Amino acid sequence: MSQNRNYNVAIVGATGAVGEKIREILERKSFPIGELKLLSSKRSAGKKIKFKNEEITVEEATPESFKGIDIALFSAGGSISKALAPEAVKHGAIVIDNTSAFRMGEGIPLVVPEVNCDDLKIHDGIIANPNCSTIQMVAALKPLKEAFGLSRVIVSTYQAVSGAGNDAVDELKDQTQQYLDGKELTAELLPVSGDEKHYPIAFNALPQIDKFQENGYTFEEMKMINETKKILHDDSIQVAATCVRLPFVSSHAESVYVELGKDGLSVADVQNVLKDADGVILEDDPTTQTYPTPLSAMDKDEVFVGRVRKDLDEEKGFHLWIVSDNLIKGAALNTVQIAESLIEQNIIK
Ligand code: L14
Repeated sequence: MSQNRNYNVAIVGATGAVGEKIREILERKSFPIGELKLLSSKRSAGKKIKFKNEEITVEEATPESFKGIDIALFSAGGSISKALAPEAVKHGAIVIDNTSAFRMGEGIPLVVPEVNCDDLKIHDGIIANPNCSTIQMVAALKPLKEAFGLSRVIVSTYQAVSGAGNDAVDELKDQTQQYLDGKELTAELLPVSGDEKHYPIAFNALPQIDKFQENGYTFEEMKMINETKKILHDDSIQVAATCVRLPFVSSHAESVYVELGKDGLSVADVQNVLKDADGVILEDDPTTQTYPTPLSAMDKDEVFVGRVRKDLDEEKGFHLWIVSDNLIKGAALNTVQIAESLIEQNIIK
């Protein structure tokens, strides 16, 4: 990072699943922090959390919390972001928001630094961090688009429970124990906490992540579709998504079908591009059963790609298996990388 000064940082949602990872990553990367403010709802305020050698008391997030803050990292749900992100901006902070509140907003940069860090240059104080499933997919698709062109994407996801928060992980664990004990499974949260019906996630697969939209797609599916076009600056790419929740804790996996812009490409051509791609690791060798899985990608920074195959019927078609930790590159790490890129590009006053 180029600038040689420290920044006052606030984390909103500091005690949540993503907030916890943000703290870990700021510490691990020795991010240039002056003061660190840990903010939360009233419920978690008062908790003491260790950061480096300091003990920090979590405070309730209010509009006044952002006085003197340079960078505010939001990860406490869309309604909190909508209420408090503009307040943080008023106090002169730059906001990096992890919710879907602002992502598709006109003039709001939606950024995966390896893919479109130039989009950070023009902003009104709020930068959006994309959806976890979108981030890992575009990290692998951008280099392919650049090398060969990209006209179509059809993705099915296999998503971890931690995306829905720590309470959802507890629900998975409780239900798993209930199942092993031969008891009835109690479902109170998933697929979506506010929805009418709840289904067990343990030993199950749920084809619903986030709320249904009028067109029959879920919001998670529409996020993948719309955000992919926005990040890749190409509304002409055809994108379809089916998002499914599976009973593991961390890392999303995705089966992705792409149609590239060139005839005659081989599996090796596609693999070679992925091998050199920023933030991407190719783990692909059928002869040694080498491919990434949610467990192998857990707690890692990169996006892992395997199972590269050429479609047997469509000349331009390829199939990929893309796996990454949804709380790390899918959320906390990408947020911190955006902050680093803002500093590097001298965008923070
Ligand atoms: O849009 O339930 O940032 O797994 C990420 C994960 C919303 C829901 C987002 C989940 C979300 C989600």
